[in-house]
Amino acid sequence: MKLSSPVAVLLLSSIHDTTAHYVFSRIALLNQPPSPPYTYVRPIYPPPDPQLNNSTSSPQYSVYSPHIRCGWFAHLSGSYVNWPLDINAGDTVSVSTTQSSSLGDGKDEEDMDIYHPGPATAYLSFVAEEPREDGEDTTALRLAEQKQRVNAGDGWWFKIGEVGAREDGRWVLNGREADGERVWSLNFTIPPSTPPGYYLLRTEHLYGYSSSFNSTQFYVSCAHLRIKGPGGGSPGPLVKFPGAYDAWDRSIWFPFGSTGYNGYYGLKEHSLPGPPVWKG
Ligand SMILES: [Cu+2]
Repeated sequence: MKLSSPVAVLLLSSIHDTTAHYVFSRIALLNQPPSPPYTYVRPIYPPPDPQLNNSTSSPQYSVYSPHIRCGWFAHLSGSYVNWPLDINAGDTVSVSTTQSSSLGDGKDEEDMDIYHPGPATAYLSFVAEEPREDGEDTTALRLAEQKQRVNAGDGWWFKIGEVGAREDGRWVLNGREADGERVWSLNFTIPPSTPPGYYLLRTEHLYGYSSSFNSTQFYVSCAHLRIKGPGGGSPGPLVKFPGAYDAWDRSIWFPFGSTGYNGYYGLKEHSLPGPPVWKG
């Protein structure tokens, strides 16, 4: 592998030790310009943590915390999202990352590539039905939107996508490669028979910061979607967060650690955490 020189390895590990993290704060329909940060994505309010350099975009480490759902306090921040992103089942969303020097309020965000190596997944959680079109009566619509804002992400989730290994020694998200390749966004397709309605979309990216137990970083965010379509599917298997993973789950534990991705053979056999993808 190209990145096996000591210089490149040093580079990869040093990226990590500053406030350098990121949040999946932007979302758009595929091939549309990304939304301003935290338009459809719930804002985050990370607690001060000297160990994490008080970075506002600090990742999650505990799979048992409610923050594992949507990021720091974002299970409670849905009221800051004014309206959902409209999308038809069968269409594809693109999520992308930004970095901020203050709270995740969208005010001083800069675009940041997804520079940590590791797998990614996406999940949906049903929140409310799409109201029938009732002429001028928007009460049902407001009620559905309100349910989405107060939803704490404590419902059932099903997986709609996985981004794993590109080849046996290389993730699709493989960090910053020696050849300068960077990945700026991830695409996930809404399964075509997804029942229409209001949903949370949870994007999750894992980075095995070190090979020690419980050191994997989870970059998670939740966006508000309104999915239209014929429906007809029965999504599953269903899981909860926390609950879907446990700390001993081999799929969230990367024995090769932060510097061992490149040239590590066996990525193809590394199963991603959670249930199988529901294809709808
Ligand atoms: Cu980081």
